[in-house]
Amino acid sequence: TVVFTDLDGTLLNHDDYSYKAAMPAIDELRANGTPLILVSSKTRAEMAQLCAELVITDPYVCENGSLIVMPEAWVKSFGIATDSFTFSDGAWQFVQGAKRPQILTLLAELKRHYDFTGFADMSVANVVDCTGLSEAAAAQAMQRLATEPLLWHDKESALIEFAQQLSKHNLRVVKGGRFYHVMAHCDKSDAVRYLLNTYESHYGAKVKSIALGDSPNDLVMLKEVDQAVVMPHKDGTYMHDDELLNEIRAPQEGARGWRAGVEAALQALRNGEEA
Ligand code: 2M8
Ligand code: MG
Ligand code: MG
Repeated sequence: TVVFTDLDGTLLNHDDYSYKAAMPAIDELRANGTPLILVSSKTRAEMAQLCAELVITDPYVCENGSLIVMPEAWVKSFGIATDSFTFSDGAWQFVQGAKRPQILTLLAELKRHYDFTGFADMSVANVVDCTGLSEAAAAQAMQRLATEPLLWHDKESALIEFAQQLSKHNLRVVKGGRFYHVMAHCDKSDAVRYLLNTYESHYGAKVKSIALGDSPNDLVMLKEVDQAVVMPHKDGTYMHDDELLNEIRAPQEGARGWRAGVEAALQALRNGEEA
């Protein structure tokens, strides 16, 4: 089994970004050798720190699927050819889709017609204000390679027009928890599929998969796996999609709900094997 998980509002509490209540389940996955793959809108800098804290040595997916990072030891043990990756800070990575400078050039132009604030327009203090992150974490969140989060101040209807302008340049806008993310047409599911294929060809067999998420940008990833777990938002509502089948709804938001969700998903897969 492989477990894929979103971070904000899923493994991490919405308000204080704590994962503490999830630790018993994380420890159990590690003890069983079950890979835990973080898949988030967050940056490599943010996620590398989290992986170090949680002692995760598996690959992770940053910036909404735009960037896959694979630790050197993992790449070696899987015998993966690295021709199309680049190496930095002890890991191989590859970017899918557009690079951030290209996104920022277009946004600078669209700024004349629409009212929004992107991370590039903000200081570290601004990012702290609108996220509640620490200063150090906000600085890490600002080290972006392939996506630009923004706060939308304009009318909702203008957002549709804005998206049409983006699509002329092969870009799009995805809703995260607090921000809209401008990025290319790649998503969390591309990265999940790539990694699942890599695990399956390594083990020479189908690998069972679980994914947990709370927001629309997680849907594609949830549809890619055997057992989806949908996390409630802070107000207790769950996102819904007709194409999502047999999903488990975690009982609470954030780390506590995550633990219960993972345990229920593992049990559901075991029940499926017995049936
Ligand atoms: C941003 O991502 C979240 C996740 O859905 C959001 O849109 O609310 C990203 O900028 C990420 O890098 C950052 O850590 C997070 C902080 O709330 O916000
Ligand atoms: Mg989330
Ligand atoms: Mg996210």
